[in-house]
Amino acid sequence: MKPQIHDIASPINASRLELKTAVASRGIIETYTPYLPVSAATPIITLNEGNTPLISLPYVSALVGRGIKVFIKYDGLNPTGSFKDRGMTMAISKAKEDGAKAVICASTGNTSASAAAYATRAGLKAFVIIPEAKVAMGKLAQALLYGAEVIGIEGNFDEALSIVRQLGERYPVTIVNSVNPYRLQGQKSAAFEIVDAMGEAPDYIFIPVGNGGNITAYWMGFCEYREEEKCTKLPKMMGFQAAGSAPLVINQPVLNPETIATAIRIGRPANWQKATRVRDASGGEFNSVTDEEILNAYRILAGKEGIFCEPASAASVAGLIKHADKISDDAVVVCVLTGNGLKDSDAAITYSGNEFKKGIKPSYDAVAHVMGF
Ligand code: AN7
Repeated sequence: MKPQIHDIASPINASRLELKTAVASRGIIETYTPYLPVSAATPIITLNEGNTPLISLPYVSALVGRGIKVFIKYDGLNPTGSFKDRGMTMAISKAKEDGAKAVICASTGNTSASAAAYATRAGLKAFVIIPEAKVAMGKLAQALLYGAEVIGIEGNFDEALSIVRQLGERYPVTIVNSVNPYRLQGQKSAAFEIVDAMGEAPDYIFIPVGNGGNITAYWMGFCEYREEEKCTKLPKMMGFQAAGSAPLVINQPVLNPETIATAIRIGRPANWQKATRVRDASGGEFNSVTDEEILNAYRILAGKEGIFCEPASAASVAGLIKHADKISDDAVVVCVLTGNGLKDSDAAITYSGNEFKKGIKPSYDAVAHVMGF
Protein backbone atom coordinates (compact mmCIF):
# COMPACT_ATOMS: atom_id res chain seq x y z
CA MET A 1 0.00 0.00 0.00
CA LYS A 2 1.26 3.44 -0.84
CA PRO A 3 2.10 5.55 2.24
CA GLN A 4 -0.42 8.30 2.83
CA ILE A 5 0.45 11.88 3.64
CA HIS A 6 -0.89 11.46 7.19
CA ASP A 7 1.51 8.50 7.74
CA ILE A 8 4.49 10.63 6.91
CA ALA A 9 3.24 13.40 9.16
CA SER A 10 2.38 11.09 12.07
CA PRO A 11 3.54 12.25 15.50
CA ILE A 12 6.23 9.57 15.66
CA ASN A 13 7.71 10.52 12.32
CA ALA A 14 7.43 14.17 13.15
CA SER A 15 9.41 13.77 16.36
CA ARG A 16 12.05 11.74 14.53
CA LEU A 17 12.34 14.51 12.02
CA GLU A 18 12.65 17.08 14.78
CA LEU A 19 15.34 15.04 16.44
CA LYS A 20 17.25 14.68 13.20
CA THR A 21 16.97 18.40 12.56
CA ALA A 22 18.11 19.21 16.09
CA VAL A 23 21.18 17.00 15.80
CA ALA A 24 22.02 18.12 12.29
CA SER A 25 21.63 21.84 12.87
CA ARG A 26 24.44 22.39 15.34
CA GLY A 27 27.33 24.42 14.10
CA ILE A 28 30.12 25.61 16.39
CA ILE A 29 28.14 28.54 17.82
CA GLU A 30 25.33 26.33 19.07
CA THR A 31 27.74 23.68 20.32
CA TYR A 32 30.00 26.07 22.23
CA THR A 33 27.66 28.97 23.05
CA PRO A 34 28.96 29.58 26.61
CA TYR A 35 32.49 30.10 25.26
CA LEU A 36 31.57 32.57 22.54
CA PRO A 37 30.66 36.28 22.53
CA VAL A 38 27.08 35.74 21.36
CA SER A 39 23.74 36.60 22.92
CA ALA A 40 20.09 35.86 22.25
CA ALA A 41 20.20 38.84 19.88
CA THR A 42 22.85 37.26 17.66
CA PRO A 43 21.43 35.76 14.48
CA ILE A 44 23.29 32.48 14.05
CA ILE A 45 24.52 32.19 10.49
CA THR A 46 25.72 28.63 10.17
CA LEU A 47 26.39 25.90 7.62
CA ASN A 48 26.91 23.30 10.39
CA GLU A 49 30.64 23.85 10.42
CA GLY A 50 32.95 22.10 12.87
CA ASN A 51 32.68 18.64 14.41
CA THR A 52 35.39 17.45 12.02
CA PRO A 53 37.09 14.09 12.53
CA LEU A 54 40.28 13.39 14.40
CA ILE A 55 41.93 10.59 12.42
CA SER A 56 44.96 8.50 13.38
CA LEU A 57 47.90 8.28 10.96
CA PRO A 58 49.34 4.76 11.31
CA TYR A 59 51.90 5.14 8.53
CA VAL A 60 53.25 8.48 9.76
CA SER A 61 53.22 7.25 13.39
CA ALA A 62 55.38 4.28 12.37
CA LEU A 63 57.59 6.56 10.30
CA VAL A 64 58.39 8.86 13.22
CA GLY A 65 58.55 5.89 15.64
CA ARG A 66 59.41 6.02 19.37
CA GLY A 67 55.80 5.35 20.35
CA ILE A 68 54.68 8.75 19.06
CA LYS A 69 50.97 8.75 18.24
CA VAL A 70 50.02 10.99 15.35
CA PHE A 71 46.52 12.23 14.54
CA ILE A 72 45.15 14.77 12.13
CA LYS A 73 42.37 17.25 12.76
CA TYR A 74 40.79 17.03 9.33
CA ASP A 75 39.35 20.51 8.99
CA GLY A 76 39.16 20.22 5.22
CA LEU A 77 35.79 18.56 5.91
CA ASN A 78 34.14 21.84 6.83
CA PRO A 79 31.29 23.10 4.63
CA THR A 80 33.47 25.15 2.32
CA GLY A 81 36.44 22.82 2.70
CA SER A 82 38.60 24.70 5.20
CA PHE A 83 38.95 25.72 8.86
CA LYS A 84 37.94 29.25 7.92
CA ASP A 85 34.29 28.28 8.34
CA ARG A 86 34.72 28.05 12.12
CA GLY A 87 35.70 31.69 12.22
CA MET A 88 33.39 32.83 9.48
CA THR A 89 30.21 31.64 11.19
CA MET A 90 31.15 33.98 14.07
CA ALA A 91 32.36 36.91 11.97
CA ILE A 92 29.31 36.88 9.71
CA SER A 93 26.83 36.32 12.55
CA LYS A 94 28.29 39.31 14.42
CA ALA A 95 28.39 41.43 11.26
CA LYS A 96 24.71 40.63 10.72
CA GLU A 97 23.92 41.43 14.36
CA ASP A 98 25.69 44.77 14.01
CA GLY A 99 23.61 45.66 10.95
CA ALA A 100 26.35 45.32 8.34
CA LYS A 101 25.27 45.19 4.72
CA ALA A 102 28.57 44.10 3.18
CA VAL A 103 31.76 42.32 4.16
CA ILE A 104 35.21 42.33 2.64
CA CYS A 105 38.34 40.23 2.87
CA ALA A 106 41.74 39.79 1.29
CA SER A 107 42.49 36.17 0.70
CA THR A 108 44.86 33.55 -0.60
CA GLY A 109 41.63 31.69 -1.41
CA ASN A 110 40.06 29.87 1.50
CA THR A 111 38.89 32.94 3.39
CA SER A 112 37.27 34.23 0.20
CA ALA A 113 35.37 30.98 -0.32
CA SER A 114 34.19 30.90 3.27
CA ALA A 115 33.28 34.61 3.41
CA ALA A 116 31.36 34.28 0.15
CA ALA A 117 29.34 31.31 1.41
CA TYR A 118 28.46 32.70 4.85
CA ALA A 119 27.74 36.19 3.49
CA THR A 120 25.31 34.69 0.99
CA ARG A 121 23.69 32.73 3.78
CA ALA A 122 23.26 35.96 5.76
CA GLY A 123 22.01 38.01 2.83
CA LEU A 124 25.13 40.20 2.88
CA LYS A 125 27.23 41.33 -0.03
CA ALA A 126 30.78 39.94 -0.08
CA PHE A 127 33.78 41.60 -1.70
CA VAL A 128 36.84 39.39 -1.95
CA ILE A 129 40.23 40.70 -3.03
CA ILE A 130 42.64 38.02 -4.21
CA PRO A 131 46.10 37.76 -5.77
CA GLU A 132 44.79 36.84 -9.19
CA ALA A 133 47.68 34.66 -10.36
CA LYS A 134 48.05 32.58 -7.19
CA VAL A 135 44.64 31.38 -6.08
CA ALA A 136 43.88 27.67 -6.40
CA MET A 137 41.06 27.07 -8.89
CA GLY A 138 38.70 25.33 -6.47
CA LYS A 139 38.72 28.36 -4.18
CA LEU A 140 38.12 30.80 -7.03
CA ALA A 141 35.30 28.57 -8.29
CA GLN A 142 33.67 28.66 -4.87
CA ALA A 143 33.85 32.44 -4.45
CA LEU A 144 32.35 32.94 -7.90
CA LEU A 145 29.55 30.43 -7.50
CA TYR A 146 28.64 31.62 -3.99
CA GLY A 147 28.10 34.98 -5.65
CA ALA A 148 30.81 37.20 -4.20
CA GLU A 149 32.21 40.21 -6.02
CA VAL A 150 35.61 38.73 -6.86
CA ILE A 151 38.37 41.25 -7.45
CA GLY A 152 41.77 40.02 -8.60
CA ILE A 153 44.82 42.22 -8.08
CA GLU A 154 48.12 41.96 -9.90
CA GLY A 155 49.85 41.61 -6.57
CA ASN A 156 50.15 39.36 -3.54
CA PHE A 157 48.07 38.71 -0.43
CA ASP A 158 49.91 41.29 1.68
CA GLU A 159 49.08 44.02 -0.81
CA ALA A 160 45.48 42.86 -0.94
CA LEU A 161 45.17 42.98 2.86
CA SER A 162 46.63 46.46 3.01
CA ILE A 163 44.01 47.66 0.49
CA VAL A 164 41.25 45.89 2.42
CA ARG A 165 42.25 47.54 5.70
CA GLN A 166 42.01 50.99 4.05
CA LEU A 167 38.66 50.19 2.45
CA GLY A 168 37.33 48.93 5.77
CA GLU A 169 38.23 52.24 7.41
CA ARG A 170 36.62 54.39 4.73
CA TYR A 171 33.56 52.50 3.57
CA PRO A 172 30.70 50.63 5.25
CA VAL A 173 32.20 47.17 4.72
CA THR A 174 33.08 44.87 7.62
CA ILE A 175 36.51 43.21 7.37
CA VAL A 176 36.28 39.45 7.92
CA ASN A 177 39.98 38.64 7.77
CA SER A 178 41.48 37.25 10.97
CA VAL A 179 42.09 40.82 12.18
CA ASN A 180 38.36 40.59 12.97
CA PRO A 181 38.44 39.25 16.56
CA TYR A 182 35.31 37.13 16.09
CA ARG A 183 37.19 34.98 13.57
CA LEU A 184 39.63 33.70 16.19
CA GLN A 185 36.80 33.22 18.69
CA GLY A 186 35.13 30.83 16.28
CA GLN A 187 38.32 29.08 15.27
CA LYS A 188 39.23 28.19 18.86
CA SER A 189 36.38 25.64 18.66
CA ALA A 190 38.79 23.25 16.90
CA ALA A 191 40.84 22.99 20.10
CA PHE A 192 37.67 22.31 22.11
CA GLU A 193 36.76 19.50 19.72
CA ILE A 194 40.18 17.90 20.06
CA VAL A 195 39.95 17.87 23.87
CA ASP A 196 36.32 16.71 23.74
CA ALA A 197 37.40 13.80 21.51
CA MET A 198 40.59 12.86 23.38
CA GLY A 199 39.56 13.67 26.93
CA GLU A 200 42.83 15.60 27.28
CA ALA A 201 44.94 18.05 25.29
CA PRO A 202 47.60 16.51 23.03
CA ASP A 203 51.28 17.09 23.80
CA TYR A 204 51.93 18.90 20.52
CA ILE A 205 49.98 20.70 17.83
CA PHE A 206 51.68 20.88 14.45
CA ILE A 207 50.02 23.53 12.33
CA PRO A 208 50.62 25.47 9.11
CA VAL A 209 51.04 29.20 9.67
CA GLY A 210 50.23 32.01 7.27
CA ASN A 211 48.78 35.06 9.03
CA GLY A 212 49.14 33.37 12.40
CA GLY A 213 45.44 33.49 13.21
CA ASN A 214 44.71 29.80 13.53
CA ILE A 215 47.65 28.99 15.80
CA THR A 216 46.50 31.84 18.06
CA ALA A 217 42.92 30.58 18.04
CA TYR A 218 43.93 27.01 18.94
CA TRP A 219 45.98 28.29 21.85
CA MET A 220 43.05 30.39 23.11
CA GLY A 221 40.85 27.31 22.93
CA PHE A 222 43.23 25.08 24.88
CA CYS A 223 43.82 27.76 27.52
CA GLU A 224 40.10 28.34 28.02
CA TYR A 225 39.47 24.63 28.31
CA ARG A 226 42.22 24.24 30.87
CA GLU A 227 40.71 27.06 32.93
CA GLU A 228 37.48 25.08 32.88
CA GLU A 229 39.46 21.95 33.85
CA LYS A 230 38.39 20.14 30.71
CA CYS A 231 42.07 19.26 30.25
CA THR A 232 45.04 19.26 32.60
CA LYS A 233 47.82 20.30 30.24
CA LEU A 234 48.53 22.54 27.26
CA PRO A 235 50.19 21.49 24.01
CA LYS A 236 53.38 22.94 22.61
CA MET A 237 52.44 24.86 19.47
CA MET A 238 54.69 23.97 16.53
CA GLY A 239 54.06 26.32 13.60
CA PHE A 240 55.27 25.71 10.06
CA GLN A 241 55.73 28.12 7.18
CA ALA A 242 56.87 27.43 3.64
CA ALA A 243 60.57 28.12 3.22
CA GLY A 244 60.03 30.79 0.53
CA SER A 245 57.44 32.50 2.69
CA ALA A 246 58.62 32.24 6.27
CA PRO A 247 58.62 35.70 7.88
CA LEU A 248 57.96 34.35 11.37
CA VAL A 249 60.88 31.96 11.09
CA ILE A 250 63.41 34.50 9.80
CA ASN A 251 61.82 37.17 11.98
CA GLN A 252 61.38 39.72 9.22
CA PRO A 253 58.76 40.41 6.56
CA VAL A 254 59.19 38.72 3.18
CA LEU A 255 58.56 41.12 0.32
CA ASN A 256 58.09 38.54 -2.43
CA PRO A 257 56.87 35.35 -0.77
CA GLU A 258 56.88 32.28 -2.99
CA THR A 259 55.64 28.76 -2.40
CA ILE A 260 53.65 26.02 -4.03
CA ALA A 261 51.45 26.19 -0.93
CA THR A 262 49.59 29.27 -2.16
CA ALA A 263 47.29 29.35 0.89
CA ILE A 264 50.24 30.36 3.08
CA ARG A 265 52.01 32.57 0.55
CA ILE A 266 52.03 35.43 3.05
CA GLY A 267 55.02 37.67 3.75
CA ARG A 268 53.63 40.01 6.41
CA PRO A 269 51.42 38.03 8.80
CA ALA A 270 48.51 40.03 10.20
CA ASN A 271 48.73 38.30 13.60
CA TRP A 272 52.51 38.44 13.86
CA GLN A 273 52.77 39.44 17.54
CA LYS A 274 49.95 37.20 18.71
CA ALA A 275 51.48 34.19 16.99
CA THR A 276 54.95 34.72 18.45
CA ARG A 277 53.44 35.15 21.92
CA VAL A 278 51.64 31.82 21.50
CA ARG A 279 54.84 30.13 20.42
CA ASP A 280 56.68 31.45 23.47
CA ALA A 281 53.91 30.84 25.99
CA SER A 282 53.46 27.25 24.82
CA GLY A 283 57.16 26.41 24.60
CA GLY A 284 56.76 25.72 20.89
CA GLU A 285 58.69 26.69 17.79
CA PHE A 286 58.29 28.11 14.31
CA ASN A 287 60.16 26.34 11.55
CA SER A 288 60.06 26.23 7.79
CA VAL A 289 59.59 23.36 5.38
CA THR A 290 60.59 23.46 1.73
CA ASP A 291 58.11 23.01 -1.09
CA GLU A 292 59.71 19.63 -1.73
CA GLU A 293 59.11 18.57 1.88
CA ILE A 294 55.54 19.84 1.70
CA LEU A 295 54.86 17.88 -1.47
CA ASN A 296 56.43 14.77 0.00
CA ALA A 297 54.10 14.94 3.02
CA TYR A 298 51.18 15.72 0.65
CA ARG A 299 51.89 12.50 -1.27
CA ILE A 300 52.38 10.46 1.91
CA LEU A 301 49.08 11.68 3.35
CA ALA A 302 47.14 10.76 0.23
CA GLY A 303 49.12 7.76 -0.96
CA LYS A 304 49.78 6.07 2.40
CA GLU A 305 46.97 7.32 4.64
CA GLY A 306 44.12 8.01 2.22
CA ILE A 307 43.90 11.64 3.34
CA PHE A 308 43.61 14.34 0.69
CA CYS A 309 44.56 17.82 1.83
CA GLU A 310 45.82 20.89 0.04
CA PRO A 311 49.59 21.55 -0.07
CA ALA A 312 49.55 24.26 2.65
CA SER A 313 47.92 21.82 5.06
CA ALA A 314 50.58 19.20 4.41
CA ALA A 315 53.13 21.65 5.86
CA SER A 316 52.08 20.48 9.33
CA VAL A 317 52.88 16.83 8.58
CA ALA A 318 56.01 17.83 6.65
CA GLY A 319 57.09 19.69 9.79
CA LEU A 320 56.50 16.64 11.95
CA ILE A 321 58.45 14.34 9.64
CA LYS A 322 61.31 16.84 9.54
CA HIS A 323 61.37 17.73 13.24
CA ALA A 324 60.24 14.51 14.91
CA ASP A 325 63.52 14.47 16.86
CA LYS A 326 62.30 17.52 18.79
CA ILE A 327 59.42 15.70 20.40
CA SER A 328 59.41 13.29 23.30
CA ASP A 329 58.86 9.52 23.17
CA ASP A 330 55.22 8.38 23.32
CA ALA A 331 53.95 11.91 22.71
CA VAL A 332 50.47 12.51 21.35
CA VAL A 333 50.63 14.79 18.33
CA VAL A 334 47.80 16.41 16.40
CA CYS A 335 48.64 17.79 12.96
CA VAL A 336 46.08 20.29 11.71
CA LEU A 337 44.97 19.72 8.13
CA THR A 338 43.45 23.08 7.39
CA GLY A 339 42.10 22.66 3.86
CA ASN A 340 40.64 20.02 1.55
CA GLY A 341 42.70 18.54 -1.26
CA LEU A 342 39.99 19.24 -3.81
CA LYS A 343 40.68 22.95 -3.41
CA ASP A 344 43.78 22.61 -5.55
CA SER A 345 43.29 19.73 -7.95
CA ASP A 346 45.91 21.22 -10.29
CA ALA A 347 48.57 20.67 -7.62
CA ALA A 348 47.40 17.11 -7.09
CA ILE A 349 47.60 16.24 -10.76
CA THR A 350 50.94 17.97 -11.25
CA TYR A 351 52.64 16.56 -8.14
CA SER A 352 50.97 13.19 -7.60
CA GLY A 353 54.02 11.38 -8.94
CA ASN A 354 51.46 9.07 -10.50
CA GLU A 355 50.69 8.48 -14.15
CA PHE A 356 47.34 8.88 -15.90
CA LYS A 357 47.54 6.18 -18.52
CA LYS A 358 45.37 7.57 -21.27
CA GLY A 359 44.85 7.22 -24.99
CA ILE A 360 44.11 3.52 -24.53
CA LYS A 361 42.02 1.81 -27.24
CA PRO A 362 38.55 1.02 -25.90
CA SER A 363 39.05 -2.73 -26.04
CA TYR A 364 39.35 -5.56 -23.52
CA ASP A 365 42.77 -6.53 -24.83
CA ALA A 366 44.21 -3.04 -24.71
CA VAL A 367 43.00 -2.34 -21.15
CA ALA A 368 44.11 -5.76 -19.88
CA HIS A 369 47.51 -5.17 -21.46
CA VAL A 370 47.93 -1.81 -19.71
CA MET A 371 46.96 -3.52 -16.45
CA GLY A 372 49.85 -5.90 -16.94
CA PHE A 373 47.77 -9.00 -17.62
C1 AN7 B 1 44.69 25.85 4.00
O1 AN7 B 1 42.47 32.29 2.96
O2 AN7 B 1 45.07 33.48 4.85
O3 AN7 B 1 47.93 31.24 9.95
O4 AN7 B 1 43.34 34.26 2.97
O5 AN7 B 1 44.09 28.58 3.73
O6 AN7 B 1 45.47 31.48 10.31
O7 AN7 B 1 46.57 32.51 8.32
C2 AN7 B 1 44.55 31.21 4.45
C3 AN7 B 1 45.34 30.65 5.38
C4 AN7 B 1 46.70 27.44 6.61
C5 AN7 B 1 47.10 29.71 7.43
N1 AN7 B 1 46.14 26.53 5.81
O8 AN7 B 1 46.28 30.06 8.52
C6 AN7 B 1 43.32 33.08 3.35
C7 AN7 B 1 44.39 32.64 4.27
C8 AN7 B 1 45.27 26.91 4.84
C9 AN7 B 1 44.95 28.25 4.69
C10 AN7 B 1 46.42 28.79 6.49
C11 AN7 B 1 45.56 29.22 5.51
P1 AN7 B 1 46.57 31.40 9.32
